[in-house]
Amino acid sequence: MNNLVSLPRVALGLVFGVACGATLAATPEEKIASAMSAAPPSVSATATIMDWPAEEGADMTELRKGDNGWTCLPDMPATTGNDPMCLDAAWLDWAHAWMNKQPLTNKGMGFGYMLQGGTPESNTDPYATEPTASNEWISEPVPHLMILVPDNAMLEGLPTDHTNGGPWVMWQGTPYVHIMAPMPAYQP
Ligand SMILES: [Cu+2]
Repeated sequence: MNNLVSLPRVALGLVFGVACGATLAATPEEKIASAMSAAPPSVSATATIMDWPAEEGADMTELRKGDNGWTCLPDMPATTGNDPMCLDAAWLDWAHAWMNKQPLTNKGMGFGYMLQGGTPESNTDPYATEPTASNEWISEPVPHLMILVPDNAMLEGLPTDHTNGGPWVMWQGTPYVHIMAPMPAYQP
């Protein structure tokens, strides 16, 4: 849970960094429903639900206490895509490191669900905010499972082409490398 306190500081860049039009504030019930839509009920039903910070400098707030080791977050209001997520403990560590641009050593396998797809992003640059000629922009993310492995050397030689129709390795050569496993037909 300590990680959750430090997540917001960088998440703010995503939540508040985009000067988009005002969206209608979702109710807590709507946010919980959004967060739960990121994963199968077997994961989300008893997951902890956290909300993004309500204002800059604020911390995440707990919308619902859980007890199964999973943490789900609702769609980020400022991003264009529908990007709720359910993360296990390893993925929470990952998120903390990524947001703070810190080194990361995975302690073991990690699983994260984004069954609503996500928001457009680069397949090569963890911090890209727009497409370039070379950053393999993923303009329409499909529902997917994200996997961390204990030793990133295990991922060397695996496909990195996000258009190959199956799982691929994203952000190869960075501390945040992971497997993306598309689940396009799955509806939680
Ligand atoms: Cu994802």
